Amino acid sequence: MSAASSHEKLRQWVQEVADMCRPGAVHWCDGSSQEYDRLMQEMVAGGSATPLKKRPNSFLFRSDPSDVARVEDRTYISTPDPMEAGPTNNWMDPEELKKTMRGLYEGCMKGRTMYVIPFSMGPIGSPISKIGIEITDSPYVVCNMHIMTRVGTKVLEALGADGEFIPCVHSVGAPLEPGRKDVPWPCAPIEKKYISHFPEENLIWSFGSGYGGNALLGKKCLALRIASAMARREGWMAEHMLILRLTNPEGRRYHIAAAFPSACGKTNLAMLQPTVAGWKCETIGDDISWMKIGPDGRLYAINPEAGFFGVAPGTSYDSNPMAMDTLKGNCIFTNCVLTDDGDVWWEGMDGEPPAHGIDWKGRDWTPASRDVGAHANARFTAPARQCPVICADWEKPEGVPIDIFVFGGRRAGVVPLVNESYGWDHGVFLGATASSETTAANIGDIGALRRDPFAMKPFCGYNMGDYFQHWLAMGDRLGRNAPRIFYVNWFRKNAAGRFMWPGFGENSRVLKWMCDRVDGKAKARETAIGLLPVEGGLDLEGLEIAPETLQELLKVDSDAWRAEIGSLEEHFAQFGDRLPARMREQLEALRKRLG
Ligand code: O2Y
Ligand code: MN
Repeated sequence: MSAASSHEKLRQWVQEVADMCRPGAVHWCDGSSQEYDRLMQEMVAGGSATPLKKRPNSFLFRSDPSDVARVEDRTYISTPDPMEAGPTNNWMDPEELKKTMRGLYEGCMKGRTMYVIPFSMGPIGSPISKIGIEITDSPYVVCNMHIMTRVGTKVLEALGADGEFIPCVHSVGAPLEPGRKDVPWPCAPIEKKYISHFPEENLIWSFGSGYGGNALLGKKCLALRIASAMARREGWMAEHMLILRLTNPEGRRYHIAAAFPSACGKTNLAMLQPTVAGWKCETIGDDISWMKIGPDGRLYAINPEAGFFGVAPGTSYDSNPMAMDTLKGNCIFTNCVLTDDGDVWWEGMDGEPPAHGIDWKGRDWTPASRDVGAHANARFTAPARQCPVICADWEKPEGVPIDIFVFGGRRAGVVPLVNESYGWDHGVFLGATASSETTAANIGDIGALRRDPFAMKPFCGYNMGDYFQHWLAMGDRLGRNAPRIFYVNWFRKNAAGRFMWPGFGENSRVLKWMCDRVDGKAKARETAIGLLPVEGGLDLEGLEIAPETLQELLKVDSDAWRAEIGSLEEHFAQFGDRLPARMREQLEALRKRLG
């Protein structure tokens, strides 16, 4: 008898989904390694997974070329009132969307097994964690969820007979007719893909894609879109933030939560190797942070995930040695090159490219090939516990107390290396106006300026104007316990188009300045945009950087900032009367300071 049989509501819901999707079999996942191994063996036998001789217990998958990334255009926040979704989300009426999707779900799992995955976002039993149940017809999703979340019988036990769970339905949308051989990566055409969120019911329905954030529903769908709406209702925070611990030579610890849009080196920063003597960095999470105010009035954070779903291209011993060491075994790779000796490779990996391999589309590939070998959004799925610098407290149920928030984006000009906000409201303004220039790795025109408030544009499950208000309200509650807020830009370029700041481990110098600011040990100069390091304020010992480069990195060009005001006004205008007056006041204050 399944443990689920004691949870009447769960049992009923699973039956309803099975009646609609009509799978050939139903399997309740127990989360065991035997379950993982069996599913992988079946996928190897079926031709969708390739075992890697060079990495123990690791497998390569190739997706359908049409199914390679999150599909923002097909992602919906569905609320009865479109104003609740706001201007940054695609909206559809819940009744209409459900009718359309029910039509698609009808019989969609024919010939397949329907897996029921009980999963916990956050350590089981933590007061900040939440339980979800994902129903899926993809064994690839089951195996990824084994790595990315805590899965199985222990979650059902924690749920008990009447615990609260977030229902998540996923189908690749490709029923298998009797006698037909399956394709390696079943999925539906783009016009049938729907990644739908019903925040007022805490419900997720996903159809048609088997890839990443579209299909591993604990991650972006639950831990950000649904959780952000729950957090607003319940008075906590669900943020698109890495979490790290810095320890100074005296042993004082600082916990930093940092928000960056995709393609800004978030995983690299989470696994930073400090170049400042005596400082240590440990990883708690690389993508998402859930935070609640603790009994002492401080803000405590957990990483709701158990693994890393990182971008492979560009990851190397140069850029992120800790990630490379995390990937030595027990990993899933998607859309990377398969080398002739049974390993994976991607553009930007250390050393020479292989003389020959099989590219992400399954074709012969050599360095002379016209196309890249690995897709730009090729991914690794790796257990967080394998990271050599994972913090001993990364699964602490009560979380870690956050001292510092960092926001950032990728800007070739205007935005200096670092500045600190004048206070909480100004910090919220910095987060609300965060901007990035798009790169080849993300959607949109290359080099276009995109405002991505708090790096949450694709992930906020409700009206972004109300989200700004939630941040202000959290600051009011935290009062003097509120973390300090900083803004960084690692990506400033010189006239020749070269990056001026070396980045990677050297970013520790900027983080050290923040920690020293928290302790009242670092001076800052007041500028129109915020507080910047004074001359000699950054610890640059051992770093060769020309004084004029540093000056440029820390320059506040008032003319360039005045020219940004129009874009800021336009950005704020989209929120209409949902924009908190305190944000408008911050814009006015900036305008005044610029003179
Ligand atoms: O393309 C996908 O489905 C994954 S997107 C992703 C994965 C891990 C961490 N962050 C992101 C993101 O887009 O922010
Ligand atoms: Mn992310």
